[in-house]
Amino acid sequence: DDDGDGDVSVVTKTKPKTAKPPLYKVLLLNDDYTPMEFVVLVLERFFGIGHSHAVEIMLTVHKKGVAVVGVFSHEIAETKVAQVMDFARRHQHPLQCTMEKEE
Ligand code: NFA
Repeated sequence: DDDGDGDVSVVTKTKPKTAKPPLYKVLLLNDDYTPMEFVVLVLERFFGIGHSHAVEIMLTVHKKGVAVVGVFSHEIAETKVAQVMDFARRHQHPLQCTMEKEE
């Protein structure tokens, strides 16, 4: 501090860094029965993905077996998974949606 003796100090403190909450990948899994159009609708409705990109992601799941459709906080990821699983169940499609912690 400046106590008049000529030297002026500046007080600095390092902020104790709060750990950032983990993020979770939401995954869509392929199956043999869910219609392609239904998967595209899911991506549009629950993930806000535009039609052309939704078609691309759906085809990636269809060909590779799985794809990440978004990365969210734990609470948001859980909500997305529950919404997709409920929507698929109500339409009697076997579509599976899961989440996993991001490394
Ligand atoms: N494999 C499904 C079909 O041929 C389409 C599908 C894509 C299902 C992506 C699930 C996920 N009808």
